[in-house]
Amino acid sequence: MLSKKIEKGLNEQIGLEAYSSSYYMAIATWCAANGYNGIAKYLYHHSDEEREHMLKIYSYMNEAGAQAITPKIDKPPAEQKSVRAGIQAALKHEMKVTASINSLADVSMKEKDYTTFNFLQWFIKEQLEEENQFRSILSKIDLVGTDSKGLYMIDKEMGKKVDNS
Ligand code: OFO
Repeated sequence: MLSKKIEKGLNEQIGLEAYSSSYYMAIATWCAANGYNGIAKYLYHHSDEEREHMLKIYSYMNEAGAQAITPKIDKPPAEQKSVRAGIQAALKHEMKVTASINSLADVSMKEKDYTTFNFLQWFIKEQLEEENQFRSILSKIDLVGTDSKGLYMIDKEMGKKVDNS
């Protein structure tokens, strides 16, 4: 049985994962509209993964006899200043998600809810991977700067990542 505090925290996390999914869709469509089809493909795929994260929490809550609350999703920004700005925004958002997962893990530990603490371990590991992925795209973009050929290669590589996943 989940405590009210844990239930609230998990529902908030559902909201954050739902927003992540929507946010990456918004950055993806901007990328596609601006010629970065590979990065768009990568972000659309990532958006699907975020929905899966959200559903993971639904399943866990249901299994624990609780009801997940389907969140209202805020409208993400439609515009990006550049492809770099879009990826930077995604990284910043992931850091916020990591902080939220960590604080939920902290609460579950304090509440002696070891089942939820254990459930959150998957997310803790996933956050490390996701932050790392966005950081690595950002470093590649920084390496080529505004060189269009370099950006083209990065874009192509990002699209291939989805095909190979
Ligand atoms: Fe759900 O991992 Fe990103 O936000």
